[in-house]
Amino acid sequence: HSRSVSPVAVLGVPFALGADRRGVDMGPSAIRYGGLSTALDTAGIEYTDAGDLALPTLQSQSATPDDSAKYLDAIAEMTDTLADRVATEIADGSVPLVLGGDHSIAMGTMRGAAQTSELGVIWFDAHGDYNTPTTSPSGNVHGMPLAAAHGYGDFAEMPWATAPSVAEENTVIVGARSLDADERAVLRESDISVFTMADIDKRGIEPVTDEALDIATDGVDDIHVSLDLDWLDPEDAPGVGTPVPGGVTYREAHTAMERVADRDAAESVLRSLDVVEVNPILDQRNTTGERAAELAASAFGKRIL
Ligand code: EXY
Ligand code: MN
Ligand code: MN
Ligand code: MN
Repeated sequence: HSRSVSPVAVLGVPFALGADRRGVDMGPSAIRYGGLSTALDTAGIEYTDAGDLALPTLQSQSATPDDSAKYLDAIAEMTDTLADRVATEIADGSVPLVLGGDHSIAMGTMRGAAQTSELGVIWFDAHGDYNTPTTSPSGNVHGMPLAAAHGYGDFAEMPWATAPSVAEENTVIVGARSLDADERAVLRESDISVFTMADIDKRGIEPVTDEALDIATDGVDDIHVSLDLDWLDPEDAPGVGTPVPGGVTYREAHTAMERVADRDAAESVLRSLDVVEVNPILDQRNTTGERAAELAASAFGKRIL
């Protein structure tokens, strides 16, 4: 099995500046407290926990309300630090499991993971995360990381934010149900594949995930998987900052992660995973932290029997 040769390296990124909202910086603690080590141990997954990155906090920063991309300097610093760590772990033969933190951290994970060779991406999210400073309605950078990776729009001028070997053709968004008008127009024009909740409703989560894996891995060595907990229905994952009704169930999310693990067991495709947007302040008794821990272990091959 591929995991026996590629141990998992757990890396916490206690970062909230991309969401401009406190609490999501406690996500790494919530996911660990939610049983991550037990879930990985039970699954027989070899791992080390490298602890949390030291990063700027929301308390130490200031933003003006009309900023088009809030805290961008601090986000650039986080992205550099995280990209270096992720690249080092991959060079050492590990698969980084990056615990967020808001979704802006994926800019760092993808930049680090894409350094070795071309990388496909699967983005499990209620949102497209394809805004730019020009199109964003909020100025919150957690709504922009996928556009940043592609160097789209304003991000063409921000090489620190990009992952040059991630192609649109190998990028797949799964479960979208909340796109801003400009974001929607850009995605429709792009070569990115978008499976909406309607596709999942009609076809089922298993065929949709399998097709997403086919597209993301087509002609490239490996993929990055980004799991935003707001992909799940807020009934199942209430501890997120931007909940959108009508999401996948916990069971469907599980199935999707198991399809990722199955493909990885067969073809060794998983280069990195991030699990983001868990906000324990908004949660109900750490339900979302527990779900995140279980889903992460499932992506690495946790099995009941
Ligand atoms: N599209 C909205 C914005 O850009 O402000 C909301 C983005 C939320 C992003 C999150 C967590 O996936
Ligand atoms: Mn997101
Ligand atoms: Mn989201
Ligand atoms: Mn591989």
